Amino acid sequence: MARPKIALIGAGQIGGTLAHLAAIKELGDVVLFDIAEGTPQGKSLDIAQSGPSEGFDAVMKGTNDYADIAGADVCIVTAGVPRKPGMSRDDLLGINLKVMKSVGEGIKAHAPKAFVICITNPLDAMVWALREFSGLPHNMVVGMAGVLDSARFRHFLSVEFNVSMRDVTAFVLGGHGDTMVPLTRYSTVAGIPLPDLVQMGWTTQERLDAIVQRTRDGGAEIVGLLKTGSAFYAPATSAIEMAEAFLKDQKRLLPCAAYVKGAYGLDGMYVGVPTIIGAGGIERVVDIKLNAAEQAMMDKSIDAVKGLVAACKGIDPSLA
Ligand code: A3D
Repeated sequence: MARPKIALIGAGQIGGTLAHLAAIKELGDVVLFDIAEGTPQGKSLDIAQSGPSEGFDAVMKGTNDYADIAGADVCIVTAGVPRKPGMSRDDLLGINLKVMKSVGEGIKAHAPKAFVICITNPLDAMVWALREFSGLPHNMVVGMAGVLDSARFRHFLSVEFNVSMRDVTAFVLGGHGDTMVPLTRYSTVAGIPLPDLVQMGWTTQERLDAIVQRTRDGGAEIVGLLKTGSAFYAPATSAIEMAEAFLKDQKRLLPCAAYVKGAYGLDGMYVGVPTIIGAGGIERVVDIKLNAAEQAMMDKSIDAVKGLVAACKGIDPSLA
């Protein structure tokens, strides 16, 4: 059987890391696309030359021509610009919306059967716009944010409790922005929910609240440290987890920015919810019960995403 084909649209910090991870994990042959001449070619050659030492079999190709992504099984989109210190994700909307238009048209023309994972910010609005421009089925276009936000939460919790990150599960829902919704009730250490761990004296409510806030600010903390761009190792790893769930039909339950119609009382919009990812793309949106406080946080987050989508429609009338 031929190897799967993975197209990475955007060969910047995240794109390059995605290419390296996909090769090391032997998920398939990789095409790295970018408008910058030389960047995808140089990164592909560099990664290919890590193959003999790492011992992977994957063909790496760098290109500036959309025709090379033809027939891709997975497309991961990072094309656009990242944040600089002092910028919010929403400040990127105008410039990255134009990028989503060209990327969506490229995918529509050359890889209409692909499972498409969008990473470009502001995430929830960009994945919506990318779906509109590409015209692909909603279940095949998804945004990566919840896996990363949950991973950040899990990391901070594992340090707080001094337990393995593997035993910490966490849920972060809602939009990928300041209004994201870390759900402490559904986050556990090996099945013990966080509120119980507070009662058991493993931490205090104040410390837990601070960890929740640090999770919400997780991206900005790294932007502030790097000064020249945003996080890329963990974002790439998170998207690879989603791509692998699709390619291997793993039926993973992962929080993603998925198209929600019906669940959570929504009438068709992209927002972070728990999903099942398998060979059918987003196979199910998991409609978990939220209490009043959680629902209020979710509603605020949904409103923020709706505001961004409305702004996209204002900029590009073809989306209205
Ligand atoms: P960067 O290293 O700047 O790479 C972006 C690449 O996109 C560059 O190589 C550009 O040349 C390329 N590009 C620009 N316009 C186009 C175009 N029209 N077609 C193809 N390629 C183009 O950024 P990065 O890799 O650090 O980040 C990429 C995106 O991911 C940014 O929008 C970030 O804000 C976003 N991001 C999202 C998360 C989430 O959790 C959702 C986390 C981190 C970064």
